[in-house]
Amino acid sequence: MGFIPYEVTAQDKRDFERDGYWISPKLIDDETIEKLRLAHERIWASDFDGDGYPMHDVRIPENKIALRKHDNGWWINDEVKNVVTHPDLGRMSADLIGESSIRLWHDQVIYKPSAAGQETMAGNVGWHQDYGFWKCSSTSNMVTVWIALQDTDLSNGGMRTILGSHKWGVVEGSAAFFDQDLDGLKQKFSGLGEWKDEPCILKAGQASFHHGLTFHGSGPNLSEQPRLSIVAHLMPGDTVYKSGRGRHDNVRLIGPRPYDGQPFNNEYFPLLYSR
Ligand SMILES: O=C(O)CCC(=O)C(=O)O
Repeated sequence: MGFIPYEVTAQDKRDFERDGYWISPKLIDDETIEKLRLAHERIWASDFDGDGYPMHDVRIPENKIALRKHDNGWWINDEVKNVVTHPDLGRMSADLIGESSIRLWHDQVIYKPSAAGQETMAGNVGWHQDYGFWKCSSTSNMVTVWIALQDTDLSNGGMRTILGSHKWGVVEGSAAFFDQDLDGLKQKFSGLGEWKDEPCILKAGQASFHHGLTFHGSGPNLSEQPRLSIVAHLMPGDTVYKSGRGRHDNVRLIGPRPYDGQPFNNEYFPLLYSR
């Protein structure tokens, strides 16, 4: 697996703690980027590794310019599995969020088509906090690693983060990934603190790491090419289920009768790293 090793520095950690996000140097080499781009192609053609099925295949087949994604691409593709379970991602995440071990919560394989010259919101991702979807987890100290498979900036619908918004706490109604009205959501959330909207500008193979409470979203892909990414959502290794706080399909993966306090620690939640 073509990971380029990097040690998180004390300054990186301070930046992450201040902003709720941090951009890494290039972590994935060019050969692996090509493999991951091919993995995207195979996944979208329903050409899966193994004999199983995807977890969630989120597409609007009749709308070719709409954002598409798979959750848990690692179940159905070996290249995706290699990257989202890589110990280096775990170690860097452990350093950034100050935990001693890291497991995979789930991944996403995200494809944002070119808007093909149309004025459209179909590729937008609404301003949201990831933890807004994950309240069944015992901690919001989680991290998302968004890996660019091409140079990415605002011209191709790159992500934007709201600096420091991870300090706003868990915000009511923040599970707004699928609400594509960025302006409306900004109006709704911007009273909570200073709205400092920063584009995540990444070269292919770089990753942005954001905290589970950091507001982020993205706009249209105005380029001619699709925007491809692999995303790993990671949690501390000792995260447990908190019942009664919100539904998430991951709870099904710990069994038919989950109990409050049950660890998310079986084979669906691989351990990436432990000190
Ligand atoms: O790909 C995007 O534009 C948004 C992805 C996202 O919300 C995430 O990785 O948490």
